[in-house]
Amino acid sequence: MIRKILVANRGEIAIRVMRSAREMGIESVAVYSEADRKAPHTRYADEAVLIGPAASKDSYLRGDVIIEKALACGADAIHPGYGFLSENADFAREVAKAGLIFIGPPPEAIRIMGNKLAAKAAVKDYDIPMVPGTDEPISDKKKALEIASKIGFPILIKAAAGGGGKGMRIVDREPEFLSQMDRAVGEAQSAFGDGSVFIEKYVEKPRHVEIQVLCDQHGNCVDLFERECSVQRRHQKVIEEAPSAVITDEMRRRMGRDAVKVARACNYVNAGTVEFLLDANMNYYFLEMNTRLQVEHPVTECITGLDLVKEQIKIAAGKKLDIRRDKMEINGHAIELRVYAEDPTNNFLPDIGTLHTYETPSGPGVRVDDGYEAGMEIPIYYDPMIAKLIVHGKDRKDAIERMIRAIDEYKISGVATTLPFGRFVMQHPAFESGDFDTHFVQNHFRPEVLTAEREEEASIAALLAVNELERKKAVSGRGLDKAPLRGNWYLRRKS
Ligand code: MV4
Repeated sequence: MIRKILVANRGEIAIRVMRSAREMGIESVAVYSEADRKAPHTRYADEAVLIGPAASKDSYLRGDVIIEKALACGADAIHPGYGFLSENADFAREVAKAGLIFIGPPPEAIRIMGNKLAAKAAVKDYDIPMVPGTDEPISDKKKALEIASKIGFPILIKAAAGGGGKGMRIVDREPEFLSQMDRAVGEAQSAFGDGSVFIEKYVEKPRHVEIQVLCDQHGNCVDLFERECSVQRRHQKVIEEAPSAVITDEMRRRMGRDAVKVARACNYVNAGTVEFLLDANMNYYFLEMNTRLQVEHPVTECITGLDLVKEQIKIAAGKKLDIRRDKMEINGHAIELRVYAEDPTNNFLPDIGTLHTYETPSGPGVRVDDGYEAGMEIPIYYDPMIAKLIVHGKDRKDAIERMIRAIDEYKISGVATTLPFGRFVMQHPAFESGDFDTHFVQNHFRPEVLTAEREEEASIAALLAVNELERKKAVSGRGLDKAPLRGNWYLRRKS
């Protein structure tokens, strides 16, 4: 039985977890840093404990302090959310040692999947499609060059301890290989304290497709369809959707089965995500497994009707999965936009400041998972994500239209956000048609399109003001309330 959960996180995901706990009649305990004394997650919880100064390393990353607080308040379990300690195998192990339940995978599964080479080794005998390459670290440069030539350029050098795009180098031609190899090893050593690298064939215009899985403690494991996250910027996802615009049902089944095999290969338990690269010929390759609840999990919730956090809690409590893949159906289409306090017209630089206006959209098919409110400052210490705007529609077109409507209802002032960028993507023919890959932003986005739009809006606003003035002049004496209203139809843009 789980009666009380300490949520070792902040912001939207902390609240997201507490909401499910509350629906299940489970008490929640928030932890907060000095910067988050008044944060919504601190207030939402049934209890809240201060864990340290603002900097993450002194608060949200202090596993020892968090475990001590969990024991002191009588919690039975810890939910790590995403980021921070969520994929720290040592933390998961310490939680269990303290007699608490870690609402996440076993430490050993986290450890294996945290190392890309260990992950490859684990799935080797399971007949899962992999990008051609080495499955062992290479330090002998001459041998590495031989292998690279055999695979054929372009190739990619990856750090074993990397992931999420960190520690990768593309090598287009053989003459560049040795110098790039030196750099890759040096970078891996300084970034991860582990200089081991491996080589893969570079898949040139890949799409990013990932499969959600749930595994219980009794050996049951299901896949919950895919999410596509190809619209990214420097390995930071901006838009995610489910299902993918291009995957057939037959492929979905195969990928799902392979994802379950990956999970079984590391004795996975709880919610996890298996990432695949999809090439231009619709071949897919296993990339890595994320051993946490992901930021974009809500799109899967929309199309499955499940509450993934509740499933996580039930699994951690030892319950058997009661979900059958063959009884599942995809319901409509969901899209998520990550609303970051970043300026898309200025190279997506974090824009810190105060949320002067903060009004969220609502209505049919709209969900906002956020951790901020009007008047709050965006702290400089943490991720600049303000909210996730999630829409659910009957099909992809419906979801896109709904997203545009929701973006237009969202009112934020005080900081620049990625909302206008989201609108740009939703209206782009390549996104609409589904003909895009991980280079979408690079290929199609120029900041000028947003600044031009802003200037157009400013000039329209000026025109409207003149109109209004003339109208007032024309009707003076007749009573303003009876004056004909000029529609502002030309301010609305068709999708
Ligand atoms: C690749 C690749 C092409 N070929 N591996 C980036 C993050 C990490 N998860 C692996 N990544 C990639 N691995 C091979 N052999 C291209 C990427 C990649 C990418 C992958 C998913 C989503 C966005 C991406 C953006 C750039 C590169």
